[in-house]
This record gives sequence, structure tokens and C-alpha cells, in this order.
Amino acid sequence: MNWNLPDRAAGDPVQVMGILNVTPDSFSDGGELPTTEAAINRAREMVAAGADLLDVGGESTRPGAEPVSEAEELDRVVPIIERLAAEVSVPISVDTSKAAVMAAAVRAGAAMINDVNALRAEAALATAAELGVPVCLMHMQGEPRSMQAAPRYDDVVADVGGFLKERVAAARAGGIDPDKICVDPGFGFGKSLAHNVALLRGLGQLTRQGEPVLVGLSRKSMLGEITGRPVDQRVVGSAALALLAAQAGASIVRVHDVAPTVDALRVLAAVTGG
Ligand code: 8Y7
Repeated sequence: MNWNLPDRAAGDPVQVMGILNVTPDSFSDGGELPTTEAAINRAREMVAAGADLLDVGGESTRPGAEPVSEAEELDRVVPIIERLAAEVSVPISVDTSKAAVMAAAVRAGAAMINDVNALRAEAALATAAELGVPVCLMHMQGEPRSMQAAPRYDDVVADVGGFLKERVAAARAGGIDPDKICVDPGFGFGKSLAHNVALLRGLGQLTRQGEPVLVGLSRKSMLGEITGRPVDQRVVGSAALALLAAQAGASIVRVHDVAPTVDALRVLAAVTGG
């Protein structure tokens, strides 16, 4: 599927990206991989609830997570993406940092690459340029295994904005179409609560840099810190954060709970005339 990034600055509505994790800790609590059928059902539910696109990921990037091998990640995501591309009406994004997974996913029908590593892995930038699909470049300090240990910034908004500027320039220099680049401050990726709050407060500065902005705030630990609630009780807080991000100009919100997010964004659109 050929698909273009939405751009709020150009008047496009906010899009909702539904999260489809295909890791052993998703769907079950027994450490088993979800069956293809369970993943497809979950995807259909999200599309019925109003998801504009789906993000399929086979490597957990949660704080403390260990990397998975390329073969394992390919096994997890490629069959699901093949089925989804054939069976659902919305574009599919692949959440990966590995060049080989990007290539196999796009061959299987993925229409976007979501890279939490901002195309810094070997061959990732050249591969993405060759594939020609839109990319999301995300900021992360450190790596998932250790990133929450002691995150430090001089000025988190300026530091993250500067990093993303540099990655956008690298992506363009590497042959990626400027219209196919979006950026993401990477909430929770090597950030304390104070850093996350500062980034959300300063999100307008990032949306004004020019590229469409994607944000992932859904169920994240900052909500645990703010509300005191466990991860399965963060739906309302997540919708509130999605709304704040949309008000600051975010073009795509990446969420687990599609229906409540769609409602919140409808309220915003009704009030602001969007
Ligand atoms: C984000 C993400 C995750 C995010 C983008 C989680 C894969 C952790 N978070 N991708 N991925 N932005 N672009 O809690 O914030 O969903 S994984």
C-alpha cells in the first residue's frame, strides 16, 4: 500500500496508530508468542475502533528488555504483516531497528518503518531509503536494557530537538524523501518523569521544526508516576496525554486503547473545528 504521512501543519487530522505487539509477553502471561489468529483479531478490533494505521513490533523495547535475534524478529513479524496487509484496510507500520526486518516487512506489505533507533543501526538508513516508505525517527538516550538508569540532559527539549534535526538531515542526505520523514521525542526512552513532562510541555517547539510528529505516551510509566495506577488502569490518563499531544500539534498518536483515544480526539476536533 502506498501511503503518505499525515501533517497537522498542512491541515490533516490527527491519526491514531494502534499498537500490535507480537512478543512473548503480549496477549498472554505465559511467555508464549501470540497465535497469528489472536494477533489478527486484535488488529481487526483496533481497525473497527477507528485506528488509521497499525504498528507491528516483534522486539520489546521496554526498559530492561534484552535484544532479540534477527531470525526471531523475522519469525514474529513477517507472517503477521503478510496476513494484515492482505486482510485489513489500513496501512501497516513495522516497529524495528534492523535493516533485514525492514526489508522483509516492506516486502510482506508494510507501508511504514517505525524505528526507535532513528536508522542508526548498520545498513538501516540505506535500506529504508531503498525501500521508499515513510519512516519515523525516534529519540532514545542509551539502549532499552539500561536507558532508565540515570538519564541526563543539559536541556531536554533542546537536546532531543537537536538530535532529531541531525537524524532528519542524515536521512535526507541518505536519500529519504523529505516528505516521508516524521520524528518522535521518544517518551520514556532514557527520560525521567521531569524530562517527559518538559518534552510534552515543549512539544510545540518540536512540531514547529517542520516534520510531522508522532508520539507514544500510551500506558507508559510516567502515567504510573502521575496517577499511581498500574499499567492496566492507565486508559484515561493515556487518552488525556494523547489529547495534550494533539493540541500541541502531534500528527500521529501511537496507542493501545484505540476507541477511547478516537473519542478524545473527536471531542478536540469538535471544539477546535478540526
Ligand atoms: C514508542 C515506540 C514504543 C514511542 C515510537 C511502549 C515501539 C514502548 N514506544 N515507537 N515504540 N514512539 N515511534 O510502551 O514512543 O509502547 S515501545
